[in-house]
Amino acid sequence: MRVVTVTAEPQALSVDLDRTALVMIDMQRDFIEPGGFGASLGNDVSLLRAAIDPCRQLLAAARAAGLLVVHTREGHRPDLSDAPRAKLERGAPSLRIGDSGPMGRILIRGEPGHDLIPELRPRDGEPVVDKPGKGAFYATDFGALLSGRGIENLIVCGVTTEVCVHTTVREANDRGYRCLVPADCCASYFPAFHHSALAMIKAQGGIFGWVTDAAGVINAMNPFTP
Ligand code: TIU
Repeated sequence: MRVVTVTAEPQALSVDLDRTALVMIDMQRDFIEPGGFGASLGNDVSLLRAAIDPCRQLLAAARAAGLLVVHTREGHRPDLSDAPRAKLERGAPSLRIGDSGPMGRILIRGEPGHDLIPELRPRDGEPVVDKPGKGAFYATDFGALLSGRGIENLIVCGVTTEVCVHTTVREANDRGYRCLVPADCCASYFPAFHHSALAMIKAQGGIFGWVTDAAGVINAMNPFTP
């Protein structure tokens, strides 16, 4: 047992680091760099870059403390067989899922845009979960991977706060995980949604989880990061 107490809202949370995983949600070129899925939807993708450095620092500390680190990627098979028509036909993007763009086919596994950004590249041995939906549990082995390692607590980072981070936190909360969300390690194309999403997590006594920041987690892990 390596129990630490993380400063958080609505109250501090004590977690056993041996039962805690760091989850990096969809820090992919398709969302963060120009020419990908996020840009095709008309978003200013530069807004997401604010999360990169806090994520990098938290990732380094989590690795030093020996936490399980899991990365996720949203995307689909090249034949689109795992992409619902309702998702493919939605809206009026400049490029649809599966269309060819400057980083390859939009949101397709194996294409350059689907890759994680170089700043947050996984290390050998860190699981990467490919997910067809917004939540990390839907149609993946994420839950099995966590329960197999005895994980009870998740530190959830990534993009975007109100879409894939929120969906994953809601899924995890219903499955009994305690979720800590470091605010500066998440970002949205809509700053107001970022703030509202975090407010929703910590309202009502922490209805979905706890909100902290990178420094809060890094400081708590300090005794275990030589
Ligand atoms: N990863 C994730 O959040 N997927 C999205 O589609 N997010 C948007 O905000 N569009």
